[in-house]
Amino acid sequence: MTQERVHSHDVTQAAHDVLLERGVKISDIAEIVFEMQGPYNEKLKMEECIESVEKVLLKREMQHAILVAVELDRLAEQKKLSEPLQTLVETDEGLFGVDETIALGASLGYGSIAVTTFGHLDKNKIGIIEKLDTKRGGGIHTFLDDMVASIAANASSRLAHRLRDIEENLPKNERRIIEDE
Ligand SMILES: [Ca+2]
Repeated sequence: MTQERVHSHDVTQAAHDVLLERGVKISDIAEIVFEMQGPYNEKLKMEECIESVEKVLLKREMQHAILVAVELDRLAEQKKLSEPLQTLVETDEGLFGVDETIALGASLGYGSIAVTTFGHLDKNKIGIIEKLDTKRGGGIHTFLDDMVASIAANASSRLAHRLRDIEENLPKNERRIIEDE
């Protein structure tokens, strides 16, 4: 039996939709990127951070990880997970690290800046990550807070590499545009 393949446009749209539905706007993630990269580039503009987040969200691996993360959070909210997983996810049990593992895995393709930035954001939850982590406004976001950290970390890394390329006046075709690799 051959199943019809899901079109990548549908996956891209779904990843954007679930983030919004769960209260995460692209600008929320871009603000974190700005905070991470601003100290290294005084000319950094918010639009560049937004663009970088949008590019990261075009990556298929990211989209899949986002969909898995949000689905698990939603199932936990609906009490549809089996025990003991239901309680582990619902209570965001301290030693339950699968949420971080999935998010960290999604950052590996963006190099060491992404990995170290993810570690920083995991410890110092800022902006929307803190809001999700402290469950302000209700809902379970055990997986989503880490995914947002991963998206922000990847967008930060991508931006750092691009800005260096631009600083060095590399011609466009030589710029290491990570999403094209
Ligand atoms: Ca978490």
